[in-house]
Formats: sequence, structure tokens, C-alpha cells
Amino acid sequence: MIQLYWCPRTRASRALWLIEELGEPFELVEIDLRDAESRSNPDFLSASPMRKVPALRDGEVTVADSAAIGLYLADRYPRAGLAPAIDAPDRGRYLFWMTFLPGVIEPAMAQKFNGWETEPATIGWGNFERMIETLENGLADGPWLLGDPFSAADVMAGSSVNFMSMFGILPDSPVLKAYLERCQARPAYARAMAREA
Ligand SMILES: N[C@@H](CCC(=O)N[C@@H](CS)C(=O)NCC(=O)O)C(=O)O
Repeated sequence: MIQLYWCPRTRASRALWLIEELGEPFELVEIDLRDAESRSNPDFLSASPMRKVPALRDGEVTVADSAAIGLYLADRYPRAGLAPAIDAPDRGRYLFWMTFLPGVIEPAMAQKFNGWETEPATIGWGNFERMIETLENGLADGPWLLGDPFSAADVMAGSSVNFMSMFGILPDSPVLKAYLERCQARPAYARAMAREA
């Protein structure tokens, strides 16, 4: 069975949302990040090279980091339809948006928080404004990043838009606000948030 190493109100919430979208049985293994003993759980440490949540164990497979977990689960459990098939025309666009989370969204958010000045042409993630503009453009045909249907990429992006909103850095963007509302209206999102609470 899938086991998710998780701590409430952290980035592990997006892996939980994704697993709820899958509809497969799973078990939550809580890692209390404030507790040294909990953080030294040997099963968790062997699944997470960075000692961070989320991380996952599924039989003999271990995967750490939200985007890697999303890529793994969506392909491993295709019944949920969260990833285009390997030879589908949308596969490239899907991979772009899946890696947009760790490669662009996360560093751009860190930049915004820390007030780093960057030269967009030479920095891999451009800058915060360019990341936001790219997301908005990606949703132009909506309702989701691949148009229709919803995919694991929307869990990655939607959870980040939610974090930006919670931390007060989401720009006044009608496109992203409407996207966030669509994400929050999903039953799997509500189930994940109920567990988080
Ligand atoms: N790139 C990782 C980041 C995960 C991450 O930073 N998790 C934080 C909680 S939000 C964590 O586990 N911090 C504990 C630590 O670094 O010791 C992902 O997106 O999954």
C-alpha cells in the first residue's frame, strides 16, 4: 500500500491532495518536523534523501519531492487519468508543467520572499513576475493547464497558487484566483484539507 510521509500544513499537503485524486488506498505516516525523534524515523530517512516531507513508499519503491512523487503516482496509477500517456501529444506540455514547480515556481517564490534581484535572462527561473505571467498564459485556454482534463500538473501549480495566496504574495490576478477556486472546489482537495485540519 502507498505510505505517505507527511506533516500537516507543509508542502506535503500537495502530495496528500494528489493521492486523494488517485482514489487508491493509502496510509499517512506523520512526521512531526518539530520533533527530533519523529524526524529520525528510519523508514522516513531511507525514503527522503533531503530529510524533507513529502516522501513516499509504495512497495519496494521510494520517492521524495512533490514533483517526483506526482510524476511517479500519475504514471503508476493511470486509472485516475492524471497524466497523458507517454506518446500522447500533451505529454511534453505535461512534463513542462510538472517540472515548472521545482524548477521555476519554488525558486521564484523564494525570490519574492527574500527580495532577491535577478536578471531574468540569465536565471533559470526568470523572476517572480515572469513565472506568474507564464502560469496565466498557460491557463488561457483553461480550465486546467492541459485545457481539459485536470492533471497532476494542476495539483503542483494549484497548491502553489494556494500557498501564494496564504502568504499574501499572490498578485491581483483574476485568472489565478478563478483557477484557485476551481482547485478548491475539487472533492479530493476538500478531503485532503479535512485530513490536514
Ligand atoms: N522540493 C521539496 C521541498 C519540501 C520541503 O521543503 N519540505 C519542508 C516542509 S514544507 C521540510 O520538510 N522541511 C524540513 C527540513 O528541511 O528539515 C518538495 O516540493 O517536495
